[in-house]
Amino acid sequence: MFKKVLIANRGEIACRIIRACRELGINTVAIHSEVDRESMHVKLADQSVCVGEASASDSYLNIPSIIAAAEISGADAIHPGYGFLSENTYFAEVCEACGLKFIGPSKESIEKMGDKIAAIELMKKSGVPVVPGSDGPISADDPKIFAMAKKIGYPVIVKATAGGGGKGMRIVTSEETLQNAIVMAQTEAKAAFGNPDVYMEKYIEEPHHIEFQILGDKYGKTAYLPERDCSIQRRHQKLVEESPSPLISESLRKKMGKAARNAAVAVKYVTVGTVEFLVDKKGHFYFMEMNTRIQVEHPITEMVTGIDLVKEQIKLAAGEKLSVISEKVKILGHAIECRINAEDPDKDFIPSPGKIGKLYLPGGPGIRIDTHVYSGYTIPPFYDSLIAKIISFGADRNESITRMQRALREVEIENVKNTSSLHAKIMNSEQFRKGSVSTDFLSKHIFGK
Ligand code: MV4
Repeated sequence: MFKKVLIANRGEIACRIIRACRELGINTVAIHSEVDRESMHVKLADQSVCVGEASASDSYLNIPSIIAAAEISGADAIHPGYGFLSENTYFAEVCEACGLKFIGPSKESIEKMGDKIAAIELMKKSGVPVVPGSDGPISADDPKIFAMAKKIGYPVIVKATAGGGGKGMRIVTSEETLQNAIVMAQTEAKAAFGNPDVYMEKYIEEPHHIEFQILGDKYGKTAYLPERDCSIQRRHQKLVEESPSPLISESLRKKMGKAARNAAVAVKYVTVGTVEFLVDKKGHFYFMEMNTRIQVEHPITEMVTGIDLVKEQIKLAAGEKLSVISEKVKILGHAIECRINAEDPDKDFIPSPGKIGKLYLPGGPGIRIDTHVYSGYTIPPFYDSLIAKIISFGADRNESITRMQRALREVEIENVKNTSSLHAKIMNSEQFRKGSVSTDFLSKHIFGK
């Protein structure tokens, strides 16, 4: 097992990782920017190193500084958390070259999943269902695109091969706008990722975003865990996640879980990761992408399975054998996560950084809070706006919702506008309470568009 882990991240996830290390008896090194000296992760870690100025590119993305911090502190592994350098193949490579274990999958696994066309190709070969599409890059001046789109059937969607997060995406409803959409998507993709390649797929209407946690050890053993439903999103940012999904039957769970496990096997996946699917109204499912990191929403899976995913991730990276057997995992109840962001929901979600006055966060039966904020803490404007995750757990979906509603009433964050009122609206909405809301839910039922 590792003796000392450097956490190349900040915020709630850095705190979460430090806690896992503490329970495993591993020493921890926090890194921080100049404005993060008073941050919770710095206080929780055994030691800390300042790696640069406020801007993320000077600090949490500064590879030479981070490697130097690991070397001077004598760390033997680096945990990247999510975001920042977590899916950066170059960083994973540099870590290994410097004799530091990167707590994540191999750089080959990250690389294969970063190129969407290559990933889809590999999934198809491995028996994972994919959306019917162009099977490769397309170009606006190729006359064959019209026959291709017609065969796939409108509406189609044009996506960036380097994509993710909705950038470089265009929905096309008829052939009049196809060429233009391809050019627009290419321009956007080039600006966002430096790679203009796009491909075409059948557009799945009102889909659910369903994802499966996968685990793998370096001896080739893999497992999947029950799904998370992450359909409630705004501009490709998840707001609410729940597990299990009200949409997924036991038999569909098994089918999708096995497909997710096949995806893991195909890239020889080690540690923890996530396979995302689109699911349509008829229960057909399609591979969307694979995330090669621990995710924000991992706690709901921890609550419903009783498995500590961050401890598992560290143990698997250290070379331990996988002890989880998918078929033996029981769904212990129902969990929901609401992401509390320092944003003003009444002003188009503009970020609302600043100093927190009084702070009361909920507790009591079935409530878990993952946060890094405290009374008197100043939220810097330089990083993402997630300030707390409220996770409710109950015997069933109803109890989980009721506990979340009760918890949301207890939230008091003085001086900082936040999204807790929006979550209360979602929890109270009839559509959400009925279960199984698609990715169109927020715009249709909450913002009434
Ligand atoms: C799709 C889709 C419908 N059909 N692909 C959005 C982000 C990117 N990772 C993929 N996305 C989508 N791909 C096909 N073939 C709809 C979306 C999509 C979406 C997916 C999950 C959750 C929220 C979403 C919101 C808008 C569009």
